[in-house]
Amino acid sequence: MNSTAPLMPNTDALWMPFTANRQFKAAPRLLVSARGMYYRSLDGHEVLDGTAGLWCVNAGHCRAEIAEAIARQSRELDYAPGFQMGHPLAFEAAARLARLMPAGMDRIFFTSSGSESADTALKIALAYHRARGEAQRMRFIGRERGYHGVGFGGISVGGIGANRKAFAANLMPGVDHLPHTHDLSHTAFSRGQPSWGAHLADALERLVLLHDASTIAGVIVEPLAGSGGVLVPPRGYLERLRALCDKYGLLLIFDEVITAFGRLGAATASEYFGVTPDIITLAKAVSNAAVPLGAVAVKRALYDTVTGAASPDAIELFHGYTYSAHPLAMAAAIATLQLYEREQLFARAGSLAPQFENAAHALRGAAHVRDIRNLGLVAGIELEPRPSQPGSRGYEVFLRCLERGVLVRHTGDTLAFSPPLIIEPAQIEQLFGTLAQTLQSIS
Ligand code: PXG
Repeated sequence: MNSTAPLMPNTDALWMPFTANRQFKAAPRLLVSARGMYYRSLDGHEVLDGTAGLWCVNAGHCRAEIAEAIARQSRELDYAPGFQMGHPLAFEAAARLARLMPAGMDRIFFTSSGSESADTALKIALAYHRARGEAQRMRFIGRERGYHGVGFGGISVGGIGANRKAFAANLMPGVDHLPHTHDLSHTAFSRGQPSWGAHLADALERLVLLHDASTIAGVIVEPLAGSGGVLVPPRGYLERLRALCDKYGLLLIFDEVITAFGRLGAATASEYFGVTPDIITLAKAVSNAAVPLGAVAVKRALYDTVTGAASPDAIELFHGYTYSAHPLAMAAAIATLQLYEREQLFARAGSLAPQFENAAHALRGAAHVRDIRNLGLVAGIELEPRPSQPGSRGYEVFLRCLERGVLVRHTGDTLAFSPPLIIEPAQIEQLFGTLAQTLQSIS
């Protein structure tokens, strides 16, 4: 790490994303370097990364193999157009990624972010139905508390009110939402998947009766919801969604932007739960977040249908980004996937999960804690909100944990833990131990 102390920059010009800009700029929190499980802050403190950045640095920070692959590629081929041209790493990265996906889901479209992946998935679903002669299937079903990024497609199927309200007049038409699965009267302090709640998937059947299956293109959900507050799917819930989608000819889209690449101890949540969707959205840990990259994995039959419906020399899907399959992102992805395999990081996450679960649930009974939920290397700890100040307790815990050298994430009053998969057992204890001390110290 850099030992010469950098100076605090002038913060005025930057409009920060999903940030209370004025509050932040009054007391900025800056990170200047990172290695493995740790960040270093501008004021020289080590910070244990309890969140893998934003659920994305699954192999830990500044891994030499990835950094070198990116540097090498930047000298070899910095950029190549992806429309009507290609470069070898794009095909290699797609083939490697396809091998990690559930059987049959071996066609890959590259994007640069989770938001682009969500919008791409929705477009592919529409293109598929059109290619089959069912262009009237235009509706999508999302879910309350769902997060699918910030594009207009993503916020339309998403279910977080604050992300939608300012844009409400311009959301995609023809979207309806399933109920979320969060109900502490039935699920509080569940370890792993709650045993209550599978029946909530049956709401899909009611929406089908309301709108008619012939108007619905697909259903999009996060198999495990992150941003909406760490919501673990009830046992049997995803299976029921799959069965209903099959019954009514709807495409099932799993948004795996945070769940893929080992978070639950398997390559994908689809594999972990044993439920195969038709489309999977990916981003974040696909490149260990070292270069922005997203992807959409599609069942081969969908690709064949869309491509087969166009004449052989025609562009089949009018969609793509300047940076689809960017060479640096491809180099980063290949190095990242190799690293996951070499270090068997998905299996490592799976074997750490029981300790992680125990450490999280040891906070049951701690001050302010009203629920603890977990799966794989994910835990959500929901606090009692302060009367008429929702989110303020969560924010204070985040600040106080940071002062104690641990980065946690808070969405409202729910704290989220999603560390890099290289975390050591003692660091798991440090994460939750720091939270326990912090909870004792605040009102
Ligand atoms: N889908 C899901 C399920 C996500 O979690 C996105 C799409 C959008 O990805 P991009 O790359 O466009 O940001 C996400 C992003 C948090 C947090 O703390 C989660 C995300 C982003 C920022 C914070 O829960 N997920």
